[in-house]
Order: sequence, then C-alpha cells, then structure tokens
Amino acid sequence: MGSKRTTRRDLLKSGGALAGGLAVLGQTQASGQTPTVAPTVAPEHDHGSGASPMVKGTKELVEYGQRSHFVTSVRIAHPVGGRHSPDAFGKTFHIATPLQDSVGVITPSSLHYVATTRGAFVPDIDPKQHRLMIHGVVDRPLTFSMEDLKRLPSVTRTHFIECAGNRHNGRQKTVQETHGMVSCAEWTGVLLSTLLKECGLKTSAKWFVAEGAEEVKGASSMPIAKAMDDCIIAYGMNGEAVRPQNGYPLRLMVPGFEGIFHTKWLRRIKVVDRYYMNYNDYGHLEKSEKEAALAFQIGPKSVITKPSGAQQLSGPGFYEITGLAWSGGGAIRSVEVSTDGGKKWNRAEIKAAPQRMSHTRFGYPWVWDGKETEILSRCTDEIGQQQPTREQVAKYWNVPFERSYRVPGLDNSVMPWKINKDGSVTNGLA
Ligand SMILES: Nc1nc2c(c(=O)[nH]1)N[C@H]1C(S)=C(S)[C@@H](COP(=O)(O)O)O[C@H]1N2
Ligand SMILES: [Mo]
Repeated sequence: MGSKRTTRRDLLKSGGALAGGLAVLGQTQASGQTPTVAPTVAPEHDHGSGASPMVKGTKELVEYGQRSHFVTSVRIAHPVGGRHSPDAFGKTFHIATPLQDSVGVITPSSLHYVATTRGAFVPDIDPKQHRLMIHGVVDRPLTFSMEDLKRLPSVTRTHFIECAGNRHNGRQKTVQETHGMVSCAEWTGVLLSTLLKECGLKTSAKWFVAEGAEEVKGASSMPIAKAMDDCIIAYGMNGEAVRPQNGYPLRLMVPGFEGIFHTKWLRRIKVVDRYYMNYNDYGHLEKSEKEAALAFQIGPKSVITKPSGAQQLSGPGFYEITGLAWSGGGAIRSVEVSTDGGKKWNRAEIKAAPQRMSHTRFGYPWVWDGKETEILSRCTDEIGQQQPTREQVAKYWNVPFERSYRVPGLDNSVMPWKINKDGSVTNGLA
C-alpha cells in the first residue's frame, strides 16, 4: 500500500476521497462479526517477528481439508412455509444457508440449504447397488447403474435451487432467515435428454414423473419439454460426489423450477401421457395444467447479503453493497440498487458473466452519510422479467398491501434492509 500511512479510519471517514480507486483500500468490517483479535503467540511458536503461530495438520486435515477454525458460519434450522424446523416430532425439514457470509456465487456443499420431507433422516445408498430406471411411454425401458451413467457424455453447469417456501414473514431478522432456502452449486451429470433419446419417446409422451428412493417418494409431474431441454441427472456437486443430504448418489436438476422438483436420491423416471397428481403436487392443486407448468418456474429475485439484517456498520464511510440475483427465466441481465428507500435506482456491477438459472453476484459502491435510510436491490432477467416490489406482488394476489404481509405464493419481492443511525441493520419489513 505504499509508504503514505493514511490510516484505515481516515480512509473510511473521508467519503469524498473514497469515490475513486482508493476505495478498495478501505476494506471495512460490515459483517457485524466480532473482529478477530490476533492470536497471542507463545514464545516457542514465535519464528521471528510477524510470523503467525503454526498448527500441525492431522491425517484427516491432510487427506480431506477443513476450513479455518476462525470461520464459524453455519446453517440453521429454519421456519419456512408455515412449517417449523425442527417440528413437534423433532424433524428438521428445512436447513437454511448463511447467505450473509456468502462470497461469489457458489454455495459450498457443506453449507447448501437442505429441504427434505423425511427431516434429518437421509437414505444411505450404496452407489454400487443404486439403479435409475426409465420407463413408461418409451420404446425401450432402460435401467442405468452409476457406472453406466458415468460412461455417458457429461455436462457441468452452475445452477441455483430454491425452495418454494423461501419467503419471509416480516419478523425474521437475518438474510439467512428471510432468504436462506436458496443455494447455488456447480452440478455435473448426464442430460436427461441423452437418456430419454436412448429410451426413445413415444408420441404420447407429454409429462414425466421423477421419484426418489426414500419411503415418502418425493414424486413430481413435470413437462417432457423441460426434460428434453436442460434437466440434468447429477452425480457431481462442486467438484465431488453429491452430498447425502442433497441426494447422493443421484439427483434430478430441473434448472429454474421450484426446489421440490429437483428429486433427490433419484431412482425412477416414468414417462407419462398426462399430468399425474403425486405426493409433491399438492402445492399446485387448484391450478390448471398450463398454470401449474408456469408456476414451476421461479421468478426473478435478488437480495442484498451485505450489509443485511443483524449486521452492523462501524460508522459513516465507504461500503460495497453486495448481494445475489437469480431467475428461473434464464440469466440475469441487470441489477439495480437503491440506497434511498427506492426513490432512485442505480445500476449495480455484475461480478462475473451471468449463467442461466444461476446465482449472479452484484456489487454497488456506497458511501454512507450516517443518516437513517433503506437499501434495496431489484433484478431483470434475460427475457425481460423484472423483480416486483411488494406493492406489485400484493396487487397481483389481490391482497391488502401492508409492509409485512405474507405473500401467498412464491415470494420474489424486493427486500428492503433498514440502516439505522447507529449503523445497525434491520429488516425493513419488520
Ligand atoms: N427425494 C426427495 N427429493 C426432494 C425432496 C425430498 O424430500 N425427497 N425435497 C425437495 C425440496 S422441497 C427441495 S426445496 C429440494 C431441496 O434440495 P436440497 O436439499 O439439495 O437443497 O429438494 C427436493 N427434492
Ligand atoms: Mo422445497
């Protein structure tokens, strides 16, 4: 940083000077986490001035790494969609990812959100025994072992999954509680279309039903057009095998569709001639076939992850506002951020080339003047859909608009975070 010893404090206070390139020097603590105090160095560990204490790696650490013990970000059991986790029977249905600590777009597998009808129990599947059967209105019903699948041409794509219950009730404090039922990973597997071409679709093939291996089978009906487009039969997640909680050894990826369609522990796909009502279809009961098919797809959505609820700004000055945007409609085209409660919208910086049905990281440089305000983000996807305000969503559902009303359907409304005078950040809907 050169010899000029401007202190961090000076940099962060002098808002004006920070508008330019200097801003990057003022990396500040917006996370609300207690700053880590440098560990006291025991004399026997002191290998000269400035050296950090050394710890010896165990066999486990050498063989399969672990994050720093200074990093403590974890998933939490989550009340979502009206069901509380853990419920009265001690079952944890929903586990939320710590979005407030996220960087980039990939959710580490160990922090990926989890939603499972059987609670904390997951099937323990031997991959050598596991089979995927494809049958129904096809010319040749086929059964694939894991080895068979891994011999076929593969694809690797970054996709988000979001639970339809990922909506807030206005009282929740953190972004993990309000938005933590969405995650994004790099998935590897075989395109479902590759397998269906092997089987040969009969002309009456219009829908397909995917089924998981647990006793509550997690079956859903989906349009065959989606199967032939971009569905992945995934065995890889973030560079290694899919984790047990996320469907090991095999799961279905239905990019952009509600999480419930992404069948985990996938063992059977039945190609059918019409929409079948299955265990998982209760959420779409009242809808017509066409409406149901549309309801599968997640709307454009974004949220500021930092600064966000329960975090603390350390004082006026520069902060990069950052967050995530995603849409079931394709790639994110643009993101806007408002720092004055939604009066003025400013174009945010997109951090890396947006992928289809993937998280996109955005950033916006902001100098906080120390006054109370509200920060918000909204996104537009590649087919031109714009994330709605809560007011617009209320109109759509024909329900009275109050700030903390609960959206009846999938909630992709704009999320406000309130910046209070003391630098504390709170839910703008609470
Ligand atoms: N077999 C099976 N698949 C399932 C589920 C389940 O309970 N069983 N839960 C679904 C729901 S509701 C969601 S939101 C996603 C969550 O995927 P994840 O746990 O990998 O995040 O998986 C879906 N697939
Ligand atoms: Mo879900």
